[in-house]
Order: sequence, then structure tokens, then C-alpha cells
Amino acid sequence: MIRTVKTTPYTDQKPGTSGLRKKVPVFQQENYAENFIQSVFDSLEGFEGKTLVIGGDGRFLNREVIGKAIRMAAANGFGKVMVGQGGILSTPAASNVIRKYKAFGGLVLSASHNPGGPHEDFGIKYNIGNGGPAPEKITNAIYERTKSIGEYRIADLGAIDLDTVGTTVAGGMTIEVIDPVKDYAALMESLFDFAAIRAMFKGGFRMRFDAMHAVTGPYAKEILENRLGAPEGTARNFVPLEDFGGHHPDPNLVHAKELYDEMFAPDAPDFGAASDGDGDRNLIIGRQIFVTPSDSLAMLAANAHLAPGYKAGLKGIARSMPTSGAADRVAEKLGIGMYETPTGWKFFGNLLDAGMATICGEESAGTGSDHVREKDGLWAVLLWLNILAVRKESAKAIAEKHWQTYGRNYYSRHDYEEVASEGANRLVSELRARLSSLPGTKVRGLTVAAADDFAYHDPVDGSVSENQGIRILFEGGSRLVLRLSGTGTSGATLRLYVERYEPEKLDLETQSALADLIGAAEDIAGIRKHTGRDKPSVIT
Ligand code: VG1
Ligand code: CO
Repeated sequence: MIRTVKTTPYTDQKPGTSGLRKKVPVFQQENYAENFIQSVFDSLEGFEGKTLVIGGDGRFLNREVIGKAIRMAAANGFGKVMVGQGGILSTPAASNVIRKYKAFGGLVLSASHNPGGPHEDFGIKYNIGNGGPAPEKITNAIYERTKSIGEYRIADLGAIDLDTVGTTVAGGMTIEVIDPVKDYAALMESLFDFAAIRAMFKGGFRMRFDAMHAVTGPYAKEILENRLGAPEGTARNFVPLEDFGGHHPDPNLVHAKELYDEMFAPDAPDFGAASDGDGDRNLIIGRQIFVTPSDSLAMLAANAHLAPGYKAGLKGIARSMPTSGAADRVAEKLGIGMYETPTGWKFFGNLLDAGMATICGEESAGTGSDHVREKDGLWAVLLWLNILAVRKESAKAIAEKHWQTYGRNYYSRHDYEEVASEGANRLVSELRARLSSLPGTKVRGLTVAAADDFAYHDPVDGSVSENQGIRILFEGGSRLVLRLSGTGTSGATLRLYVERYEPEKLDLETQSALADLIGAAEDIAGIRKHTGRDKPSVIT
């Protein structure tokens, strides 16, 4: 039986960088999740009888909202839903399922690296038929719809069993519960030299993978330990928990500190890695070396041909604008295209679909390729393992040789989290107004060469995305970028990205190498004055 339920619109359901993210109590308001899901469906055309993929990262509210989404999909005329067992699908695995089974699209329930639990974050994003995040045209339409929606449709389907793999029919719609790992593991096996990696583990190679009690646990157990023969215990914190054990499932040096300390201890394993809440990010730490995500993108691109899936070489590389220019040098050397996009994976979709780029990356620990249309944490880890197995060198040696060839882009991101929105907005608008007067000025011995607010012209569909981050370029190639986060759930988060290129000095300490630039950012933007903070909350 289908019910039509009257609802009043919420005005705060604007999807950000990756979908809608709010605190759990916000999502628990009457009709809140339903409003958004119905607005998604109302913004789509032609899905009658087609398949919708549904899954999430297992956080608090996951099962409840999945139940609502299935009932609403039935009431709105989808022919089938494919849902991960237990409600689980990592973001890249969902992308793969959408593509492999030619689904119309998918709903991925996650707030990614944000903490989970009854008082923490929840989120919903819609992915289109290519497996990637909905482009701005669709997210804007969804938002417009949320502001005027008057009713939603939901079917009474009785109890839905999410825990048993298999197919049932309810309310005229097929519900298929799928193994969340199987298709993804098969895809990884098709891209990488599992035999070489298996041999490396057999030879005593030691690795730690921290799943941070989030969605990659079951994937890492199956792929690393069962299929690649890594010893039991290689995957840590591998049971997904509704509150991620009370931690931030954000694989950075602050929230994955234990792993970092272990990798710098005297008896450190050979290789360490971690992923985030929904499994699309990666942290790479070799023995005694942290590889920044920007460097990792460059190093993976330079060595990708060593993996079977990329042996024909890369068509091009794409990176988000705040990501360091390290990958640009690799693209130049390989003689392939290099594309600079705004923050957020949705901007890579067209380049991947058009065959213009093979590998993409973001400074925020996101790397991926044309195998799916999302960034992919375990994929990056497996590509690293494949490269290590073939080159038979340590991650540290590979990184150092890379810098000797290409020079080094010292890079750091400073986050000012949960600052008052008013001050953060004022900082950006005042700076924006002064951009044209900056070139030629000298700050802390550095001369500004150019300054702008990044606008992206999509080379495939011609769309333009403006105000994507303020760039201040200095003579000599150093750079500052400032932008406001689109994924935070309370107040505003200001991100400052700092980069300095060094052709020869390869072993400086990062923060001291960047000290003048960090000082210049304060002088130019007045971060202290506008945010009331004298230091960032997170430095990565
Ligand atoms: C952040 C990152 C961005 C990433 C986004 C989603 O966005 O900076 O690079 O694409 O999170 O990542 P923002 O707007 O807060 O800077 V995740 O792991 O949610 O899917
Ligand atoms: Co994520």
C-alpha cells in the first residue's frame, strides 16, 4: 500500500561538497530524511522500473534511513533496489555496483570522515548512473525541490530483512540484498597483480591497515588477509561500529596518530595505511615516512604502469585546485593532459567519462581512477602495494627518488574548524574584494604574482563553477589557497592550503619550510582577527 504523506519543506537541505550532511538529531526531525529523498526522486526523470543501489557506511541511523529509502523507492516506481547486506556499502563499492549492474543511480548514506553516533553526523548523497556523485545541475535541482516540496510517497512493505543475501519481492518492487564486498574485491583483483603482492607478504612484508571501525573493515579483511595472504591482524579496528568507537574516522595524522606512531617506531612495519568512514579516502605512511596525499597522487601516477590495470599508461591526470602541483610535473614528463578542478569528486566525472583522465586526486586523502567514479581508499592502498611488490623498494626510497627526479612540493593544510560563520564569511568577502590589489605587494619577503577566485570551466560540458577558492600565487611558484568547507555540520570551517616548490632542498621539515608562507597568509587574510583563533585546530 502506498501512502502520500503531507510535509512542510525544510530550508537547510542544501547538498554540499558530497551530499547533505547534518547532525543526527536534525535528521531525526519528522519527515526530514523523507523530504530529502523525495526531493532527490522528484529531481530525476525516467527511473520507472529501473534499479536503485542503496548502501551506507554503517553509522548510527544507517539502517533506519535505508528502510525509509527502500519503502520510498517502491512507492516512487523503482523496479528494484540493490542494497548491501547489513546496509553496508563503501562509497567506491556503491559506485562499482551502480556501474556493473547498470543501475539508474544510488543513494549512499554517509557523512564520510565526520564522526558518527546519536549526537554526531549523518548524511545522504545521490550518485548518478555513471557511479559518480550527482553533478551541480542535479544537486541544485534537489535543493530547489526541498524548498517547495509538499508531500512524499512511501510504501508499507512490512519488515525488510537486510541481513540475508538474496532476492525478495515486496510492493511490486524487487529487493536484492547483496554481498557488499564480492564485486569490489573482484574489481580490485582485475586491476592489480595479486600474485606479486601475495608473494611479497609471503616473503615477510609487514603491513598495518587501520579501518578506524568504519566501512573498510570487511573489505580489508577479505582482500588483504583472505585473498592476499597478509597475516591476521594486518587489518585493525575492522569491525564497523555505529559510532566508530567514538573516534573521527578521518585518516589523517591527528585522528590516525596511533598508526603514525607505530610507523615511526624503531621496529615499524613496512607499510601503513588507513581509510575513512565511507572508504573513499586513504592515508599512506611508509616506514619512517608520511606520504602527503598530493605526493601520493604524483607517485601513483608516475608508477601506475607497473599495475596490470594501467599497463597501457595514463590518458591524463586530474587534481583538485588546492591539491599540490606535484602531479603536474609527472603529467608533463609523461606528456599527458593535466586538469585542475574545484574541490569535490563530482568535478572529475566528466573527465573520466570522456577518457581525458585516468587518475584523479585531492589533497584531502582522496585518490582514484576510472575504475569507478568515486575516490577509492583501498584502491590507492592496493596500487601502492602493487608498486612496492614490483619495485622491491621501500615506500621511503620510492618517495625520495621521486623528489630527486621531480623536486618536492612542500605542502600543508591548516583547518580552522567550527568557527563562527559570520567571521569566516567576512574574511572571504573582504579578501575577495582586495584580490586585484594584491599582485606586486611584498609580504614576509615574498612577492605576490597573481591572485584570483578560482573558476572552473568544464572542458566537456562547458559548465562554469565560480568562487571555488581564493588563490594567491607568489613569485617562485609558492602558493596559498583559502576556502570554506562544504562538508562541516556546525559553524564554518576555514581551510588554508600552503605550498612551496623546492627543486633541490629535499629534506626540510614541512612546517618550518612553510613558515614564511603561513605568516604571509595571516598578514594577508587576517585569520586571527576574523576567526578569533590564534592557531588552526587541525594541521595535516
Ligand atoms: C572535503 C575535502 C574534499 C572532499 C570532501 C568530501 O570537502 O576537502 O577534498 O572531496 O571533503 O570527502 P570540504 O568542502 O569540507 O573541504 V569525503 O571523504 O566526504 O567523501
Ligand atoms: Co569519505
